[in-house]
Amino acid sequence: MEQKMFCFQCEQTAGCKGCTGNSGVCGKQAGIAEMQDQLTGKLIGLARTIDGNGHLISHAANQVVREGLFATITNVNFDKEALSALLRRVDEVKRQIVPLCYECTSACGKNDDYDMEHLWTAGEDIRSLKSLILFGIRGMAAYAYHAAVLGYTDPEIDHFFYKALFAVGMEDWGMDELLPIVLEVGAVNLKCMELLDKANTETYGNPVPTEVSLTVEKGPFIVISGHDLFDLKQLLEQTKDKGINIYTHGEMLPAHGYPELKKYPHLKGNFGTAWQNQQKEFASIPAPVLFTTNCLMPPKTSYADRVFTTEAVSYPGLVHIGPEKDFSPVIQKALELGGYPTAMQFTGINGGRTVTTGFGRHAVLSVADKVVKAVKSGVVRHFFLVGGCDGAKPGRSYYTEFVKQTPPDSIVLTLACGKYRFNDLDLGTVAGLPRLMDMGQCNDAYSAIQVAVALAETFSCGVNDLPLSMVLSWYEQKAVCILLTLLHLGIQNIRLGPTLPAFLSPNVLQYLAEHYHIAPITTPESDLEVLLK
Ligand code: SF4
Ligand code: SF3
Repeated sequence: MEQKMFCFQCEQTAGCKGCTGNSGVCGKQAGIAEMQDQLTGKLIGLARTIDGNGHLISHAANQVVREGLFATITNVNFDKEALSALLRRVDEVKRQIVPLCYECTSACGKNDDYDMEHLWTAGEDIRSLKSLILFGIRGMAAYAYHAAVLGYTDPEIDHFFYKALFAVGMEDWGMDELLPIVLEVGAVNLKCMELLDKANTETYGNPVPTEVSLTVEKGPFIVISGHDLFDLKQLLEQTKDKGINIYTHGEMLPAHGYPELKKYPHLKGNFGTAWQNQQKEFASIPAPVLFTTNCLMPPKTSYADRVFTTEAVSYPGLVHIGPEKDFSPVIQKALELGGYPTAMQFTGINGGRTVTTGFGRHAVLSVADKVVKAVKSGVVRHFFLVGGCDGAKPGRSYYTEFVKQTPPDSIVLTLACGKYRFNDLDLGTVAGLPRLMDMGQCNDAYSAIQVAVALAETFSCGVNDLPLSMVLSWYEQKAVCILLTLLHLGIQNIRLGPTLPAFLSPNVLQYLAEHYHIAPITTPESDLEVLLK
């Protein structure tokens, strides 16, 4: 196939190598891929302009960097107009910093935009390291964006975006210069997830364990998808006393655990499973769907008039709710469609009628004594963190099987949308604790890290010495920054699937295997046998 685009940033990339034709597997057209490359190249140009001079960084620059990186994450922005607006905004910010550059007749090239072609055609190890940096900061930018929406920012995090972008544009940097920055992405992302955790918990309270119904009650309703809790809060306020129920979808499920969100009686339950099932699940629902972040799939015509976007998400032809957050068009659509005439009982993929969420770090650590006693007495033998993204590959049934086969004296912690593979299973309890605990969204990996660190302190050992195994699934770039955070913390023996990223070159992979013993998943049986040893 003629190469019209190049993108290999997500797990479903064509042939596990790269999307190169007229459009990617995700539905991103070559023209959009090109605009996203231009946008990244311009952000690198902006980082070159700033060149480590912190005093040149403005609020507007930070905003456009966060938004520009976020917009290039898989399944976020498919819209030419929205991307053009971002391209113009980067130019405006740059022009404010170096107005003379735009009039210069003997250009030195120092502040030039970067041609992403150089990255895609670089030697495989350099391309691999730069991809880890770039894809990692794309994921991190989404987290920084959500925190900023709630008024939480950190100059150290914002400044690092420029450093990382600058590194991607450095043509003569090798392994020695790039590898430390790869690990620094992990370190800064830990701070970023901490900031978002602080933003979410200080604004909406500490999550509490909550059972969530999968039944959709009769009458008008709205489904809200994505990670942005602020959007959910605005929607709950605007639908108060209107006879409209709200159902979470995908990564919005953990919202049910937050006291300041669960207090709304019309936040009724959760609809559907993970993102890759949306074209089937949305086809016939008599209700609108609002996407606040990834993962948006190209909507089928059968339901496109019922899909709305906001924030960084955009798709041509869909109504986009702007920053003033007036959700009237969504509310109007819900009233028009009217919902189901009688309650509809839906189930998870294993037939369960409810799921539970809200086991954030406060909830888990509040029973730390119980957990420690159960481990010391041998009642609980092992912890598994089975988390990450979901996706369409059949190999992902591994995660369902893995969880089903975990021994009854083990506890499974989970997070992100990969949990839909098993979160409706009834795993029962051990030592009075639920065997399956949903810690939240992908960014709540911060909670899992805090729990692991606290347990390690209690047992006076390192995190790697705990009876804890991490079995992760990845799809998009948020998983990349989380993985880098775990590596930065020195966590070993991670199992990763369903396939390894196409952007890991054999040498980079070998480095990760040697230093962190990271390995691909195999079968649930053999992985469990090895991990329980
Ligand atoms: Fe292909 Fe993934 Fe890139 Fe989409 S985001 S074009 S599926 S690699
Ligand atoms: Fe899922 Fe898209 Fe990654 Fe936040 S919603 S985890 S895939």
